[in-house]
Amino acid sequence: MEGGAGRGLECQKIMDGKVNENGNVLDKTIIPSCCLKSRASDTELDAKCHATVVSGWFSEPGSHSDKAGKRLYFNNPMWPGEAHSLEVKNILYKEKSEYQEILVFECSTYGKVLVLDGIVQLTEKDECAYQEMITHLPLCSIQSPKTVLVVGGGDGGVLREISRHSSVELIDICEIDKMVIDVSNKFFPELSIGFEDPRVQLHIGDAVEFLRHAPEGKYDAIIVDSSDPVGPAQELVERSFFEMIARALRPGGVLCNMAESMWLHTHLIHDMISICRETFKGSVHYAWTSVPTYPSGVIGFLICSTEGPPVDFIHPINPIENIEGALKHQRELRFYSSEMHAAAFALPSFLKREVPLLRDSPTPAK
Ligand code: SPD
Repeated sequence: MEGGAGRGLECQKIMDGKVNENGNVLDKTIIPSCCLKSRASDTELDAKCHATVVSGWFSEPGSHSDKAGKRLYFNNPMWPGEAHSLEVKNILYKEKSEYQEILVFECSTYGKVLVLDGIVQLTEKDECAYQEMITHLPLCSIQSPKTVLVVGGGDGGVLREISRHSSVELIDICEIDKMVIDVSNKFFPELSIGFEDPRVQLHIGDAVEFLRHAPEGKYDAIIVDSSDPVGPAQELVERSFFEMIARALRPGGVLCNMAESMWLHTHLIHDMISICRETFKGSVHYAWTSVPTYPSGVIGFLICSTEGPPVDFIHPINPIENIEGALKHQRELRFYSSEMHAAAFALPSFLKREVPLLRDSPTPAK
């Protein structure tokens, strides 16, 4: 966590072409290391992170040993200079799919853990915070959502949450890696139960292709539950992808997109908000939640609406507490409530300073 906000501030100054502490003008084209992944193209950045367990501990990003047996961390450009470790009780599964390396292990503090290419995707203990927020922030912000698309989300957790919404008639999901679905089915039944909902239509394939062929205005809501933008998910932070999403949404439809950490990725957040302000003509906000097993312990959501009936994201028009059976459908809600919904839009002042586009974000109290 050390130096997170400071590094972000440095990113902003570099982006703005400001001066460094010696008074030298910085080249505007320099991309800060914490944000390189959004433009990853050279060989070093294309290097994949692989999961390793050393002396009974899993570390993210992965680690390796040098010839002398000294443990070294990969300096992953997403999270330079830091690593998070979990004590491993049991390795349950490790295989390579066509797209990525999949690891499932049981740890001593968060239950079972799903890891893709060395990066924690979820743990049994804290997955509720992510899946409930990424789903109900958009779906509770519109009246009677009927058609929903999930991009990614092969573990099924987001589907489980969408199922609470009785107004929904169709849930399309486009997941590129079938092995993630199968592994979740075997090791994470509390998430993969989401696939049992008869409203779910599964599409295995590339989301960009899927969206290219999606009828214009088909969806009330789209939820992008991707992995980080390295490897198979890299295209999912690009302008063309957001344009396709905006096209597939009906007027006044909503997008909720995983948007990394405000402590580590202000440059990427700035880029995403800037693209979405141009692409989505309704409103564009940033919300966040606490997920202790993700880098820096938080994760953000980019939440946007297309031009049309205005959407007030901060004061949900469709409160979960008013939807019959929603609080207990399949299992009790563990994290989300209307109170948590409003609180998720309160942004710390350093973030508003570093991402000036967020300065005019309304605060929940006003
Ligand atoms: N840094 C990890 C971000 C993972 C986001 N996707 C999680 C998938 C859970 N359904």
